[in-house]
Amino acid sequence: MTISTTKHVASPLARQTLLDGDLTRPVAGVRPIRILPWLQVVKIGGRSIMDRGAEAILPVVEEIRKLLPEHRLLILTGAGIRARHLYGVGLDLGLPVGSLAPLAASEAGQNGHILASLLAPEGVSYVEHATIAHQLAIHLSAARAVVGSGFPPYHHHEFPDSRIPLHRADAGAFLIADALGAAGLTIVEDVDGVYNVDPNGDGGDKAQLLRDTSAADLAQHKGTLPFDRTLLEVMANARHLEKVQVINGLKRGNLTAALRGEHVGTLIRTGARAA
Ligand code: GWN
Ligand code: ATP
Repeated sequence: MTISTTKHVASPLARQTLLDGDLTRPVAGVRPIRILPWLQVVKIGGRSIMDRGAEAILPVVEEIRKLLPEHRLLILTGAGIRARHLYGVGLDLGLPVGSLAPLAASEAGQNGHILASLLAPEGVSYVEHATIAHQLAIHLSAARAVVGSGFPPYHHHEFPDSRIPLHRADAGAFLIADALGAAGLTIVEDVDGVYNVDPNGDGGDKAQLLRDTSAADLAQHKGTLPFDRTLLEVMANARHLEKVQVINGLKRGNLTAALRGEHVGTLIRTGARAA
């Protein structure tokens, strides 16, 4: 008589609690593979670039167009001012964070559609979240770049401990770049990088640019930052990306230089170590 073994699947994790780090580490502690090691991810600010309209967007489009022969890009957009209006209205009505997150995310998507339309003559399209998750390789074999929404698709799963969605386009861009094992992430803003205080706020004339810093150091920083604070948390737990560069996209040539590995903004080191 043959005894079926299908109910006795051999697995190193079968008999253990997944909460015991000592037991899971030998199995789960290895570095994941890099799925798209040649990919460069670029996050374009919603408020800082897209909301400024043609004056800011067209030079960025021109720069991206020239970069296409050199790089294969996943360009992700932020939500900008329309999402802030939406938070204002939604919070006034008492909407929970899980209702606000997808609404704000759709504004990031709209900015992505705008950017993709301008790059369409170069073969660039807007791709859906599901495509970013599952079919980037084939799309980036057909085109040098695609555009998507920077927001992660947390939707109603957004953490309830904040009334404003914590994981916005900066955190989302990092999460997907690190998950794919991308070559780099560049965050395009309207300031030269991260300063010790907001250069556009009170006392901003004395603000000092931090040229090279770390997610761990910035986590101690009490003031405002030019990106989602949760970016620092996800950077601390990075698997692949060792650094991110925050650059000023209003200055021509910065994006080109950053993608070529030049130091033109603020480098922020993550918690990941070289293999
Ligand atoms: O609509 O611009 O993706 O890529 O968070 O969900 O609110 O959706 O609820 O693939 O799944 O508005 O329709 O919209 O931006 O997010 O998308 O055009 O289910 O391609 O259908 O994870 O784009 O959209 O807003 O990104 O960030 O249809 Mo949009 Mo967004 Mo399109 Mo997407 Mo949400 Mo889908 Mo989704 Mo919804
Ligand atoms: P989104 O993509 O979410 O729409 P964004 O990334 O385009 O937004 P902001 O969130 O407005 O843009 O971030 C950029 C702004 O952050 C800068 O214009 C600057 O005034 C401000 N800022 C606040 N604190 C700092 C800081 N410590 N260093 C640099 N800029 C800062």
